[in-house]
Amino acid sequence: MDHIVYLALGSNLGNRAANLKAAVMNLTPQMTVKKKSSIYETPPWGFKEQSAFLNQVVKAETYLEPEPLLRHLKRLEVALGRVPNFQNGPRLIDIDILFFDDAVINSPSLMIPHPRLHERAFVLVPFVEIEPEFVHPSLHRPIINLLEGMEKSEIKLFEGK
Ligand code: PH2
Ligand code: MG
Ligand code: MG
Repeated sequence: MDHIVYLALGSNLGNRAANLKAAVMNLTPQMTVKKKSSIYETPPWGFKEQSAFLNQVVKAETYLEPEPLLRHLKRLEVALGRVPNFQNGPRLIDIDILFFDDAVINSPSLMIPHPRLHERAFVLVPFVEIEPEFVHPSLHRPIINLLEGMEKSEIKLFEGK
């Protein structure tokens, strides 16, 4: 059976837009992209002494189960040139699973929904563009509602659809 997943893509090293596009292209054949947001330029969150990120959210269909999906995405990050770095540090490409159907998974290797997505305007702003009414399966709130009252003035449209 196919699953609906939402991914957050980020890059702040090299040709950032090209990195995001290469990631989206190479999700196939294991995944079929259904929707993608515009690309936004966003200030670094967490560790601030690094360059601005480009961020995007993608909705896709896949036959992969969560752990194989995670391995697929990690392998793709490395294939695109990602090298290990410290937590929240600069990266050429980051592909995070935000949601997997309405699953709630808390295993040592995988947390779904992504545990910090509701604090991050750089995820929520592109997300509302493609699916504002999607309900967070553990917070039970639509994405549009999670974004309310959040500081988003520094999230800039970089490349529209
Ligand atoms: N990713 C991080 C840490 N900080 N900041 C922005 N703006 N965008 C990101 O994708 C990002 C971040 C860790 O994955
Ligand atoms: Mg991340
Ligand atoms: Mg990641």
